[in-house]
Amino acid sequence: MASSGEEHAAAVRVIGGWASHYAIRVYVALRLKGVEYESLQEVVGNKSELLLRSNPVHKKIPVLLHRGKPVAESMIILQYIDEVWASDGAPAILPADPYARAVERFWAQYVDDKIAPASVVLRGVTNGDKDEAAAQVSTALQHLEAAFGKCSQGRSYFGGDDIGFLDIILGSYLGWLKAVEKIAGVKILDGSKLPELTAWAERFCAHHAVRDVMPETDRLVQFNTYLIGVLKAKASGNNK
Ligand SMILES: N[C@@H](CCC(=O)N[C@@H](CS)C(=O)NCC(=O)O)C(=O)O
Repeated sequence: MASSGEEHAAAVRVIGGWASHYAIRVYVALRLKGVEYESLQEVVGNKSELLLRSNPVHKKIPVLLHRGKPVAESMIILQYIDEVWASDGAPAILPADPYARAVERFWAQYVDDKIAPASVVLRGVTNGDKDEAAAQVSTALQHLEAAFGKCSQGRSYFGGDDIGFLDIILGSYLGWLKAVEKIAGVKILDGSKLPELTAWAERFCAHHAVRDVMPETDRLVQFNTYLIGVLKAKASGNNK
């Protein structure tokens, strides 16, 4: 819980980081809803007191601070944003139909279970078999290519005519997927194998809520080298 001395802070703040795909989800959701926010950028390897106080359990970004009250975990934050900014013509993030909501949540969890761990192996951030990781990402994206057809029903996004929950969850990885292609020398978004997803990825990155917060590939590649260096230096155990 944010405390005294912060009463003049913006009503909506995000403790995040420009390179964090989890934080990008929150930026995109707020921009989609037209909510102004203050962006607080964490420094890798040096967690702020505000982060440690706001997310004492996981100590991870992103954290949304809404009038000082913290909400952690990107998927929970997206659902919170959708519920709080539900009116005034703001686009809905989750579909109204309970079955469609369940389907998007299923695929969103699948994305985080399969793509996130494999991509950190491909980036060299965690140890693991790179061929296996590349195969895991490829299988996951093939399933998502098929899911796109079912969810979008011929429209532009998983969410229909505008981006929704699953678009944000998967789309937040696109910067890193492009960076992984360079870092690991593998082709991930292959237009000949994943025509629907490749076209969707271009639309998603060009969307007004996305284009200013989707990091450039080369910047992410540089950041990855820096991150690996910080993690190695911290491996001796003084990380908070
Ligand atoms: N499940 C969390 C994952 C958040 C997460 O892993 N954040 C990373 C940055 S991308 C972090 O804060 N890492 C710092 C650490 O692990 O100490 C979410 O969806 O928000």
